[in-house]
Amino acid sequence: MIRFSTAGESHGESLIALVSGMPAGVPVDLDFVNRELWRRQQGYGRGGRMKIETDKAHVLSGVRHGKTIGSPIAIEIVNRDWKNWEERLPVEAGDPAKHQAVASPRPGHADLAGALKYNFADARYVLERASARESTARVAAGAFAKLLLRAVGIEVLSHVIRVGRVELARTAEWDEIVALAGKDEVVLACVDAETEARMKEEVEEASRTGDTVNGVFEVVAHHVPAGLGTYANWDERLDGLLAWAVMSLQAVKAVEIGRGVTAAESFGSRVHDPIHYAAQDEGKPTRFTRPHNNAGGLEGGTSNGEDVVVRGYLKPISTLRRPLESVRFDTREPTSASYERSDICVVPAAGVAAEAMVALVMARVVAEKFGGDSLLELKRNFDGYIEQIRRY
Ligand code: EPS
Repeated sequence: MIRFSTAGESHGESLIALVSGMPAGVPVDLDFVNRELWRRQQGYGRGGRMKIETDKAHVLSGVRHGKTIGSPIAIEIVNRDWKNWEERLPVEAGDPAKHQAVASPRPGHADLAGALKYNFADARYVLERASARESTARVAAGAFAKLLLRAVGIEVLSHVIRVGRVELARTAEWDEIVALAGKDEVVLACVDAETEARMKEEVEEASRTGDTVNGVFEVVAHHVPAGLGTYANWDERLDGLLAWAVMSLQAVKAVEIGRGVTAAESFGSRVHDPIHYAAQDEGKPTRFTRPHNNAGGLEGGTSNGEDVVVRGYLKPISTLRRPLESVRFDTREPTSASYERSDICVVPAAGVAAEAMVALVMARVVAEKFGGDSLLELKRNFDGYIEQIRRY
């Protein structure tokens, strides 16, 4: 089973991603992996840290001569900011006087919950791990999942459908999302230029008033065959696995499969996707077609052959330049919440991190269904299944 974990503090020496269970023989394109990391760093409203870092994947194991070898893949992303923190966050005891405490918990962050849980005198160690900096390692791991999915024709990309009060008023076409991902400049990753310009004004207003703003990203997994995930066991429903993965990302407070939110406000006759049968083969694995995809490609926790669509709703970044009320950790005296360098808007970046999480879940269920210690074996099983459902 494909599993991954990450390690590393935001201002430590490096971030680490460990991916195990990948079949052998998957071609590894490090330029692709590094472009995924570059994409995560982009977006109008990103903070000063993004001017320091140029995230690059340094593969330490599991890949030889340009292909995976079936062994655990260890990836290191060096934090260039570490040189500014070596004395403040040493591994050894160091000089406690140089410890940079987070004097008061910031509402919205894990600061207070983490300090209470781990019995920390302040929230520095909480911030270091709870920071969205950790999602850098997830993107590196997700890039490897995308390389496996690429071998079976599945692609995962995202775009932004809301920033603050400004929402994309239409469905995006897959080709528009592909074109967006190929751009060498990312503003707010919206497929509609006029909407993106209004989204940018939302970010500018937040910046002017010392506030923050976020919104909603939409991740689309394209060319997913029917039959991934299952309704048979609660913990194998693909909608649940995807919701868990995306919800686990920093700042995500709600996840939606397809049009889940508006479906809850609508009558069934307006929601469910009618089933038709194409007169002739349209190049998809089956000739079953749907006039729309409100289900987001999942019915009963099982992929139905339509694009899998997952949306993540991001709370505004918690660190505010007009800080909210808090109390000092040391004296409990009322004070303003601490300020740490941060972003104003991160919706495009969070979308890229969510692509990685969706890709890691999809790679896991693909590997579970088609097995295979090698890509050759997995592809043989996958092709056999596609032929089976084509003949269905
Ligand atoms: C981020 C890195 C962090 C923050 C931000 C996003 O770097 P630094 O703390 O050194 O500025 O800029 O993360 C947060 C503020 C947070 O609390 O999540 C990144 O790499 O995405």
